[in-house]
Amino acid sequence: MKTRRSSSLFLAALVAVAGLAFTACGGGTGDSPDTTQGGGSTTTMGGHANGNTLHVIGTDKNGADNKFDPKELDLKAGETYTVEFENTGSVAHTFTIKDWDVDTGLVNPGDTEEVEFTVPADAASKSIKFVCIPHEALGMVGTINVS
Ligand SMILES: [Cu+2]
Repeated sequence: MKTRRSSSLFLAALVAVAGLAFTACGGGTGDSPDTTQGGGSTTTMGGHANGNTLHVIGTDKNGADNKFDPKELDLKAGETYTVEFENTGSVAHTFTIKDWDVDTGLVNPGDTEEVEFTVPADAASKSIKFVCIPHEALGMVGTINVS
């Protein structure tokens, strides 16, 4: 039947999306999602408790035109951030802040890696560079504006 077929397709799509969301959040660096505990936590899905999660994409066109999106981040000194770095390109990229020893390592096409870091208090009003290590010389760089 027509309606039945389309609703099961819709369900399959939902399951696929839920699975993707789990994968994207599940590969992190040891934050444990407490989904069953209700006590004193405002945590929602995936264990990202604060609003300081940034999504940055690394991409390229068939290995050329390597870039970050966005290429500017506005951060606050003393705050802790999680960057979800998603590689939508066709070659491996990194999200690396050399000044602060932040590095995802090589992230393969289609993968997402998270890094958490705290902006140093003495970085206020500075501009800090983030790069993709393999493609820094090709201009795959971005700027963090610290306030
Ligand atoms: Cu790159």
